[in-house]
Amino acid sequence: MLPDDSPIRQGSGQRTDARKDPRLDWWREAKFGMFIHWGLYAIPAGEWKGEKIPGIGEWIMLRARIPVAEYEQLAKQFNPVHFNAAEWVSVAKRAGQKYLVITSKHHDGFCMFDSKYTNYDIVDATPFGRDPLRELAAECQKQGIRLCFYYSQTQDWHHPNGDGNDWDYVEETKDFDGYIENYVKPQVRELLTNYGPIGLIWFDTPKRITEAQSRSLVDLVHEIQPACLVNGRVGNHIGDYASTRDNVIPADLLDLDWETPATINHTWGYKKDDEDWKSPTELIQKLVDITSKGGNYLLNVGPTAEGIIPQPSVDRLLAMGEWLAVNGEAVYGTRPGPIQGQEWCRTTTKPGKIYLHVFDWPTGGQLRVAGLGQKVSGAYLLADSSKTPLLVSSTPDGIVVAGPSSAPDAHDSVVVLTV
Ligand code: H79
Repeated sequence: MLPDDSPIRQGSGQRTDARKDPRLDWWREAKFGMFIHWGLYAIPAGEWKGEKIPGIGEWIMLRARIPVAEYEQLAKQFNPVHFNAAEWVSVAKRAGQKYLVITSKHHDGFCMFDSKYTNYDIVDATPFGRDPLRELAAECQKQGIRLCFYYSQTQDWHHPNGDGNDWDYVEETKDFDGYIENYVKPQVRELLTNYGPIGLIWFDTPKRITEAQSRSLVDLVHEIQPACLVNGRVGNHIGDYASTRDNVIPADLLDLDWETPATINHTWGYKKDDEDWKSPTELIQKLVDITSKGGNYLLNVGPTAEGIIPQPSVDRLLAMGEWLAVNGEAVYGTRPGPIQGQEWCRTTTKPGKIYLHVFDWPTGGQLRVAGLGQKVSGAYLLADSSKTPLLVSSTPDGIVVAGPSSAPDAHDSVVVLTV
Protein backbone atom coordinates (compact mmCIF):
# COMPACT_ATOMS: atom_id res chain seq x y z
CA MET A 1 0.00 0.00 0.00
CA LEU A 2 1.09 3.58 -0.63
CA PRO A 3 1.23 5.91 2.37
CA ASP A 4 -1.76 8.26 2.73
CA ASP A 5 0.35 11.27 1.77
CA SER A 6 1.82 9.65 -1.35
CA PRO A 7 1.59 11.92 -4.38
CA ILE A 8 0.40 8.88 -6.32
CA ARG A 9 -3.27 8.16 -5.86
CA GLN A 10 -4.23 5.02 -4.01
CA GLY A 11 -4.52 2.22 -6.53
CA SER A 12 -3.10 4.37 -9.31
CA GLY A 13 0.40 2.98 -9.56
CA GLN A 14 1.89 1.14 -12.48
CA ARG A 15 3.04 -2.41 -13.02
CA THR A 16 6.54 -2.98 -11.71
CA ASP A 17 8.03 -3.91 -15.10
CA ALA A 18 6.59 -0.93 -17.00
CA ARG A 19 9.66 1.28 -16.68
CA LYS A 20 11.42 -0.44 -19.60
CA ASP A 21 8.40 -0.97 -21.84
CA PRO A 22 9.10 0.66 -25.26
CA ARG A 23 5.33 1.07 -25.78
CA LEU A 24 5.67 4.10 -23.51
CA ASP A 25 8.47 5.74 -25.51
CA TRP A 26 6.24 8.24 -27.34
CA TRP A 27 4.57 9.18 -24.08
CA ARG A 28 7.88 9.61 -22.22
CA GLU A 29 9.05 11.87 -25.04
CA ALA A 30 5.78 13.88 -25.13
CA LYS A 31 5.76 15.41 -21.60
CA PHE A 32 2.76 17.66 -22.25
CA GLY A 33 -0.81 16.70 -23.14
CA MET A 34 -4.21 18.38 -23.37
CA PHE A 35 -7.01 17.09 -21.19
CA ILE A 36 -10.55 17.98 -22.30
CA HIS A 37 -13.53 17.63 -19.96
CA TRP A 38 -16.62 18.15 -22.06
CA GLY A 39 -20.13 16.93 -21.45
CA LEU A 40 -23.67 17.87 -20.43
CA TYR A 41 -22.35 19.47 -17.21
CA ALA A 42 -21.13 22.37 -19.37
CA ILE A 43 -24.79 23.48 -19.69
CA PRO A 44 -25.53 24.11 -15.99
CA ALA A 45 -21.88 25.26 -15.71
CA GLY A 46 -21.90 25.12 -11.90
CA GLU A 47 -25.44 26.35 -11.26
CA TRP A 48 -28.62 24.33 -10.68
CA LYS A 49 -32.07 25.90 -10.33
CA GLY A 50 -30.56 29.28 -9.59
CA GLU A 51 -28.22 27.94 -6.94
CA LYS A 52 -24.44 27.85 -7.16
CA ILE A 53 -23.25 24.29 -6.57
CA PRO A 54 -19.82 24.16 -4.93
CA GLY A 55 -16.99 21.96 -6.20
CA ILE A 56 -15.84 20.84 -9.60
CA GLY A 57 -18.27 21.48 -12.46
CA GLU A 58 -18.56 17.94 -13.81
CA TRP A 59 -19.69 16.71 -10.36
CA ILE A 60 -22.87 18.81 -10.35
CA MET A 61 -25.17 15.82 -10.82
CA LEU A 62 -23.87 14.22 -7.63
CA ARG A 63 -23.37 17.38 -5.60
CA ALA A 64 -26.95 18.54 -6.30
CA ARG A 65 -28.31 14.96 -6.22
CA ILE A 66 -30.02 15.56 -9.57
CA PRO A 67 -32.33 12.66 -10.47
CA VAL A 68 -31.41 10.79 -13.67
CA ALA A 69 -34.75 11.68 -15.28
CA GLU A 70 -34.05 15.38 -14.73
CA TYR A 71 -30.37 15.43 -15.67
CA GLU A 72 -31.16 13.49 -18.84
CA GLN A 73 -33.20 16.44 -20.09
CA LEU A 74 -29.99 18.42 -20.57
CA ALA A 75 -29.22 16.28 -23.61
CA LYS A 76 -32.13 17.85 -25.49
CA GLN A 77 -30.47 21.26 -25.13
CA PHE A 78 -26.94 20.18 -25.99
CA ASN A 79 -26.16 21.81 -29.30
CA PRO A 80 -22.52 22.94 -29.43
CA VAL A 81 -22.74 24.56 -32.85
CA HIS A 82 -19.38 26.30 -32.41
CA PHE A 83 -17.52 23.03 -31.90
CA ASN A 84 -14.67 22.89 -34.39
CA ALA A 85 -12.33 19.91 -34.10
CA ALA A 86 -9.70 21.56 -36.30
CA GLU A 87 -9.56 24.55 -33.95
CA TRP A 88 -9.31 22.49 -30.77
CA VAL A 89 -6.54 20.32 -32.15
CA SER A 90 -4.76 23.39 -33.46
CA VAL A 91 -4.80 24.95 -29.99
CA ALA A 92 -3.17 21.79 -28.59
CA LYS A 93 -0.66 21.81 -31.44
CA ARG A 94 0.25 25.47 -30.98
CA ALA A 95 0.50 24.94 -27.21
CA GLY A 96 3.15 22.28 -27.78
CA GLN A 97 0.93 19.50 -26.48
CA LYS A 98 1.58 16.12 -28.08
CA TYR A 99 -1.49 14.18 -27.03
CA LEU A 100 -5.11 14.95 -26.31
CA VAL A 101 -7.30 13.10 -23.82
CA ILE A 102 -11.03 13.79 -24.09
CA THR A 103 -13.89 12.56 -21.91
CA SER A 104 -15.75 9.89 -23.87
CA LYS A 105 -17.89 9.22 -20.78
CA HIS A 106 -17.52 10.95 -17.43
CA HIS A 107 -19.15 9.98 -14.11
CA ASP A 108 -22.50 11.44 -15.25
CA GLY A 109 -22.67 8.56 -17.74
CA PHE A 110 -23.41 10.67 -20.80
CA CYS A 111 -21.54 9.31 -23.83
CA MET A 112 -19.81 11.88 -26.02
CA PHE A 113 -19.54 9.32 -28.81
CA ASP A 114 -21.94 7.23 -30.85
CA SER A 115 -22.48 4.03 -28.88
CA LYS A 116 -24.58 1.04 -29.87
CA TYR A 117 -25.05 0.15 -26.23
CA THR A 118 -27.04 3.18 -25.15
CA ASN A 119 -29.18 5.96 -26.57
CA TYR A 120 -27.80 8.26 -23.90
CA ASP A 121 -25.14 9.56 -26.25
CA ILE A 122 -24.43 12.72 -28.19
CA VAL A 123 -25.53 11.31 -31.56
CA ASP A 124 -28.81 9.76 -30.41
CA ALA A 125 -29.94 12.13 -27.65
CA THR A 126 -28.99 15.65 -28.70
CA PRO A 127 -30.06 18.07 -31.44
CA PHE A 128 -26.36 18.30 -32.34
CA GLY A 129 -26.35 14.73 -33.62
CA ARG A 130 -22.64 14.69 -34.52
CA ASP A 131 -19.89 12.51 -33.03
CA PRO A 132 -17.16 14.91 -31.85
CA LEU A 133 -14.73 12.05 -31.19
CA ARG A 134 -14.90 11.03 -34.82
CA GLU A 135 -14.19 14.60 -35.92
CA LEU A 136 -11.34 14.91 -33.43
CA ALA A 137 -9.89 11.59 -34.59
CA ALA A 138 -9.69 12.88 -38.17
CA GLU A 139 -8.11 16.18 -37.09
CA CYS A 140 -5.61 14.54 -34.75
CA GLN A 141 -4.48 12.32 -37.64
CA LYS A 142 -4.13 15.37 -39.85
CA GLN A 143 -2.27 17.55 -37.34
CA GLY A 144 -0.12 14.81 -35.80
CA ILE A 145 -1.53 14.75 -32.27
CA ARG A 146 -2.18 11.43 -30.48
CA LEU A 147 -5.84 10.98 -29.67
CA CYS A 148 -6.67 9.41 -26.29
CA PHE A 149 -9.90 8.81 -24.41
CA TYR A 150 -10.94 9.37 -20.80
CA TYR A 151 -13.52 6.77 -19.75
CA SER A 152 -15.14 6.56 -16.30
CA GLN A 153 -15.15 2.82 -15.74
CA THR A 154 -16.42 2.58 -12.17
CA GLN A 155 -18.61 5.59 -11.50
CA ASP A 156 -21.62 5.94 -13.76
CA TRP A 157 -24.44 7.89 -12.17
CA HIS A 158 -26.83 7.20 -15.05
CA HIS A 159 -26.45 3.44 -15.49
CA PRO A 160 -28.54 1.54 -12.89
CA ASN A 161 -25.61 -0.79 -12.16
CA GLY A 162 -22.78 1.75 -12.30
CA ASP A 163 -21.16 3.04 -9.12
CA GLY A 164 -22.00 6.26 -7.32
CA ASN A 165 -25.66 7.12 -7.75
CA ASP A 166 -27.43 6.31 -4.46
CA TRP A 167 -30.24 8.82 -4.95
CA ASP A 168 -31.97 7.02 -7.84
CA TYR A 169 -30.64 3.52 -7.18
CA VAL A 170 -29.59 1.34 -4.27
CA GLU A 171 -25.83 0.64 -4.20
CA GLU A 172 -26.17 -2.75 -2.48
CA THR A 173 -28.41 -4.27 -5.13
CA LYS A 174 -26.35 -3.18 -8.13
CA ASP A 175 -24.95 -5.77 -10.52
CA PHE A 176 -21.61 -4.00 -10.88
CA ASP A 177 -19.96 -6.97 -12.59
CA GLY A 178 -22.77 -7.06 -15.14
CA TYR A 179 -22.21 -3.36 -15.78
CA ILE A 180 -18.48 -3.96 -16.41
CA GLU A 181 -19.07 -7.02 -18.62
CA ASN A 182 -22.09 -5.89 -20.62
CA TYR A 183 -21.60 -2.16 -20.81
CA VAL A 184 -18.09 -0.94 -19.99
CA LYS A 185 -16.24 -3.56 -21.98
CA PRO A 186 -18.39 -3.30 -25.13
CA GLN A 187 -18.00 0.49 -25.01
CA VAL A 188 -14.24 0.31 -24.55
CA ARG A 189 -14.23 -2.01 -27.55
CA GLU A 190 -16.16 0.59 -29.56
CA LEU A 191 -13.71 3.32 -28.56
CA LEU A 192 -10.77 1.19 -29.65
CA THR A 193 -12.37 0.00 -32.88
CA ASN A 194 -14.13 3.02 -34.37
CA TYR A 195 -11.63 5.86 -34.03
CA GLY A 196 -8.32 4.60 -35.39
CA PRO A 197 -5.18 4.26 -33.29
CA ILE A 198 -5.68 5.46 -29.71
CA GLY A 199 -2.67 6.58 -27.65
CA LEU A 200 -4.08 5.70 -24.27
CA ILE A 201 -7.25 5.12 -22.30
CA TRP A 202 -7.50 7.26 -19.18
CA PHE A 203 -9.62 5.48 -16.58
CA ASP A 204 -10.54 7.24 -13.33
CA THR A 205 -11.65 6.75 -9.72
CA PRO A 206 -11.24 2.95 -9.44
CA LYS A 207 -13.21 2.75 -6.17
CA ARG A 208 -14.93 -0.65 -5.98
CA ILE A 209 -13.39 -2.20 -9.12
CA THR A 210 -11.72 -5.51 -8.30
CA GLU A 211 -8.28 -6.61 -9.44
CA ALA A 212 -9.86 -9.16 -11.79
CA GLN A 213 -12.07 -6.48 -13.33
CA SER A 214 -9.19 -4.00 -13.72
CA ARG A 215 -7.09 -6.77 -15.23
CA SER A 216 -9.77 -7.73 -17.71
CA LEU A 217 -10.07 -4.11 -18.86
CA VAL A 218 -6.31 -3.78 -19.37
CA ASP A 219 -6.26 -7.10 -21.24
CA LEU A 220 -9.15 -6.01 -23.44
CA VAL A 221 -7.42 -2.74 -24.35
CA HIS A 222 -4.18 -4.53 -25.17
CA GLU A 223 -5.99 -7.26 -27.11
CA ILE A 224 -7.64 -4.72 -29.44
CA GLN A 225 -4.77 -2.22 -29.64
CA PRO A 226 -1.56 -3.65 -28.16
CA ALA A 227 0.20 -0.28 -28.34
CA CYS A 228 -2.56 1.59 -26.49
CA LEU A 229 -1.50 2.57 -22.98
CA VAL A 230 -3.67 2.39 -19.88
CA ASN A 231 -3.23 4.88 -17.04
CA GLY A 232 -2.87 3.79 -13.42
CA ARG A 233 -6.37 4.76 -12.40
CA VAL A 234 -7.73 1.62 -14.00
CA GLY A 235 -7.09 0.48 -10.43
CA ASN A 236 -5.17 -2.18 -8.54
CA HIS A 237 -1.70 -1.03 -9.67
CA ILE A 238 -1.75 -2.59 -13.10
CA GLY A 239 -1.76 0.40 -15.43
CA ASP A 240 1.09 1.18 -17.81
CA TYR A 241 1.92 4.35 -15.88
CA ALA A 242 1.01 6.05 -12.62
CA SER A 243 -1.23 9.07 -12.14
CA THR A 244 -0.69 11.43 -9.23
CA ARG A 245 -3.63 12.80 -7.30
CA ASP A 246 -5.39 15.56 -9.24
CA ASN A 247 -3.27 18.74 -9.36
CA VAL A 248 -0.51 17.23 -7.21
CA ILE A 249 3.15 17.58 -8.18
CA PRO A 250 5.46 15.31 -6.16
CA ALA A 251 8.09 17.08 -4.06
CA ASP A 252 10.89 14.87 -5.42
CA LEU A 253 11.68 13.03 -8.57
CA LEU A 254 9.98 9.67 -8.88
CA ASP A 255 11.65 6.72 -10.55
CA LEU A 256 8.57 5.52 -12.39
CA ASP A 257 6.44 6.67 -15.32
CA TRP A 258 3.99 9.20 -13.96
CA GLU A 259 1.72 12.04 -14.94
CA THR A 260 0.05 14.93 -13.12
CA PRO A 261 -3.49 15.67 -14.32
CA ALA A 262 -4.20 19.32 -13.61
CA THR A 263 -6.54 22.24 -14.14
CA ILE A 264 -5.74 25.79 -15.31
CA ASN A 265 -8.42 27.23 -13.00
CA HIS A 266 -10.11 25.01 -10.35
CA THR A 267 -12.63 22.96 -12.30
CA TRP A 268 -12.38 20.32 -15.02
CA GLY A 269 -15.81 20.70 -16.60
CA TYR A 270 -16.77 24.29 -17.54
CA LYS A 271 -18.05 26.48 -14.69
CA LYS A 272 -19.09 29.98 -15.55
CA ASP A 273 -17.89 31.62 -12.34
CA ASP A 274 -14.47 29.98 -12.03
CA GLU A 275 -12.19 32.71 -13.31
CA ASP A 276 -9.18 32.08 -11.09
CA TRP A 277 -6.69 31.19 -13.81
CA LYS A 278 -3.08 30.25 -13.18
CA SER A 279 -0.63 32.59 -14.91
CA PRO A 280 1.47 31.53 -17.92
CA THR A 281 4.58 31.70 -15.70
CA GLU A 282 3.02 29.36 -13.13
CA LEU A 283 1.95 26.93 -15.84
CA ILE A 284 5.33 26.94 -17.61
CA GLN A 285 7.13 26.45 -14.31
CA LYS A 286 4.81 23.59 -13.38
CA LEU A 287 5.50 21.90 -16.71
CA VAL A 288 9.25 22.27 -16.14
CA ASP A 289 9.01 21.24 -12.48
CA ILE A 290 7.14 18.08 -13.49
CA THR A 291 9.53 17.33 -16.37
CA SER A 292 12.54 17.79 -14.08
CA LYS A 293 11.08 15.10 -11.81
CA GLY A 294 10.41 12.66 -14.64
CA GLY A 295 6.68 13.20 -15.12
CA ASN A 296 4.16 14.35 -17.73
CA TYR A 297 1.74 17.29 -17.43
CA LEU A 298 -1.81 16.64 -18.60
CA LEU A 299 -3.38 20.08 -18.55
CA ASN A 300 -7.12 20.48 -18.74
CA VAL A 301 -9.51 22.71 -20.65
CA GLY A 302 -13.27 22.71 -20.07
CA PRO A 303 -15.09 23.83 -23.21
CA THR A 304 -18.50 25.52 -22.96
CA ALA A 305 -21.81 23.99 -23.99
CA GLU A 306 -21.44 25.92 -27.25
CA GLY A 307 -18.20 24.07 -27.96
CA ILE A 308 -15.76 26.86 -27.21
CA ILE A 309 -12.54 26.51 -25.21
CA PRO A 310 -12.60 29.48 -22.80
CA GLN A 311 -10.37 32.27 -24.14
CA PRO A 312 -8.34 32.59 -20.89
CA SER A 313 -7.35 28.92 -21.33
CA VAL A 314 -6.44 29.42 -24.98
CA ASP A 315 -4.35 32.51 -24.13
CA ARG A 316 -2.37 30.61 -21.49
CA LEU A 317 -1.84 27.55 -23.66
CA LEU A 318 -0.56 29.68 -26.52
CA ALA A 319 1.82 31.47 -24.15
CA MET A 320 3.16 28.06 -23.11
CA GLY A 321 3.49 27.15 -26.77
CA GLU A 322 5.50 30.30 -27.49
CA TRP A 323 7.91 29.47 -24.69
CA LEU A 324 8.14 25.84 -25.84
CA ALA A 325 8.79 26.88 -29.44
CA VAL A 326 12.07 28.37 -28.20
CA ASN A 327 12.82 26.09 -25.25
CA GLY A 328 11.20 22.77 -26.18
CA GLU A 329 14.59 21.09 -26.57
CA ALA A 330 14.96 21.36 -22.77
CA VAL A 331 11.59 19.65 -22.17
CA TYR A 332 10.64 17.05 -24.81
CA GLY A 333 12.47 13.77 -24.57
CA THR A 334 14.50 14.87 -21.53
CA ARG A 335 15.20 13.02 -18.29
CA PRO A 336 15.47 14.53 -14.80
CA GLY A 337 18.73 16.45 -14.37
CA PRO A 338 21.36 16.10 -11.63
CA ILE A 339 20.27 19.08 -9.51
CA GLN A 340 17.08 18.48 -7.57
CA GLY A 341 15.37 20.19 -4.65
CA GLN A 342 16.42 23.78 -5.40
CA GLU A 343 13.93 26.66 -5.35
CA TRP A 344 15.64 28.87 -7.92
CA CYS A 345 16.19 26.30 -10.67
CA ARG A 346 15.27 22.94 -12.17
CA THR A 347 17.42 20.67 -14.33
CA THR A 348 16.64 18.33 -17.20
CA THR A 349 19.10 16.39 -19.30
CA LYS A 350 19.84 14.72 -22.62
CA PRO A 351 23.06 12.95 -23.58
CA GLY A 352 25.90 15.51 -23.47
CA LYS A 353 23.71 18.34 -22.17
CA ILE A 354 22.27 19.57 -18.93
CA TYR A 355 19.52 22.16 -19.17
CA LEU A 356 19.55 24.61 -16.29
CA HIS A 357 16.07 26.12 -15.99
CA VAL A 358 16.41 29.34 -14.04
CA PHE A 359 13.17 30.47 -12.37
CA ASP A 360 14.79 33.15 -10.17
CA TRP A 361 17.49 34.92 -12.11
CA PRO A 362 20.15 36.34 -9.75
CA THR A 363 20.76 40.08 -9.88
CA GLY A 364 23.89 40.57 -11.93
CA GLY A 365 23.48 37.24 -13.70
CA GLN A 366 26.20 35.23 -11.91
CA LEU A 367 24.71 31.71 -11.79
CA ARG A 368 26.33 29.65 -9.04
CA VAL A 369 25.80 26.00 -9.83
CA ALA A 370 26.81 23.21 -7.46
CA GLY A 371 26.16 19.49 -7.55
CA LEU A 372 26.41 18.83 -11.28
CA GLY A 373 28.74 15.89 -10.77
CA GLN A 374 30.14 16.31 -14.28
CA LYS A 375 32.72 18.52 -15.95
CA VAL A 376 31.14 21.38 -17.87
CA SER A 377 32.78 22.20 -21.20
CA GLY A 378 30.64 25.18 -22.14
CA ALA A 379 27.43 27.14 -21.66
CA TYR A 380 24.99 29.16 -23.75
CA LEU A 381 21.42 30.38 -23.58
CA LEU A 382 19.00 28.01 -25.30
CA ALA A 383 17.11 31.02 -26.68
CA ASP A 384 20.29 32.31 -28.34
CA SER A 385 20.33 30.79 -31.81
CA SER A 386 23.98 31.78 -32.35
CA LYS A 387 24.93 29.94 -29.13
CA THR A 388 27.24 32.72 -27.95
CA PRO A 389 29.37 31.08 -25.25
CA LEU A 390 28.86 32.25 -21.68
CA LEU A 391 31.94 32.45 -19.47
CA VAL A 392 32.19 29.47 -17.11
CA SER A 393 34.59 29.54 -14.15
CA SER A 394 35.20 26.92 -11.48
CA THR A 395 34.84 27.49 -7.79
CA PRO A 396 35.60 25.15 -4.88
CA ASP A 397 31.98 23.89 -4.85
CA GLY A 398 31.03 24.03 -8.50
CA ILE A 399 30.90 26.56 -11.31
CA VAL A 400 29.79 30.09 -11.98
CA VAL A 401 28.18 30.88 -15.31
CA ALA A 402 28.29 34.54 -16.27
CA GLY A 403 24.86 35.22 -17.74
CA PRO A 404 23.23 38.48 -18.78
CA SER A 405 22.61 40.85 -15.88
CA SER A 406 18.83 40.50 -16.05
CA ALA A 407 16.62 37.47 -16.77
CA PRO A 408 16.49 36.75 -20.50
CA ASP A 409 13.05 35.11 -20.11
CA ALA A 410 10.26 36.18 -17.79
CA HIS A 411 9.03 32.58 -17.19
CA ASP A 412 12.12 30.36 -17.19
CA SER A 413 15.51 31.16 -18.74
CA VAL A 414 17.23 28.02 -19.96
CA VAL A 415 21.02 27.76 -19.90
CA VAL A 416 22.53 24.81 -21.78
CA LEU A 417 25.54 23.30 -20.07
CA THR A 418 27.53 20.98 -22.34
CA VAL A 419 29.10 18.08 -20.46
O1 H79 B 1 -12.25 13.95 -14.06
C1 H79 B 1 -11.76 14.80 -13.06
C2 H79 B 1 -12.57 14.67 -11.81
O2 H79 B 1 -13.94 14.75 -12.04
C3 H79 B 1 -12.17 13.31 -11.34
N1 H79 B 1 -10.78 13.18 -11.75
C4 H79 B 1 -10.43 14.33 -12.54
C5 H79 B 1 -9.43 13.98 -13.60
C6 H79 B 1 -12.38 13.10 -9.94
N2 H79 B 1 -13.13 12.14 -9.52
N3 H79 B 1 -13.13 12.15 -8.23
N4 H79 B 1 -12.39 13.10 -7.82
C7 H79 B 1 -11.88 13.74 -8.86
C8 H79 B 1 -12.23 13.37 -6.44
C9 H79 B 1 -13.27 14.38 -6.22
C10 H79 B 1 -13.76 14.69 -5.07
C11 H79 B 1 -14.69 15.77 -4.99
FE1 H79 B 1 -16.32 15.83 -4.00
C12 H79 B 1 -15.74 16.04 -5.86
C13 H79 B 1 -14.59 16.82 -4.07
C14 H79 B 1 -15.65 17.69 -4.33
C15 H79 B 1 -16.37 17.21 -5.44
C16 H79 B 1 -16.83 13.92 -3.43
C17 H79 B 1 -17.94 14.60 -3.82
C18 H79 B 1 -16.28 14.62 -2.35
C19 H79 B 1 -17.10 15.69 -2.12
C20 H79 B 1 -18.11 15.65 -3.02
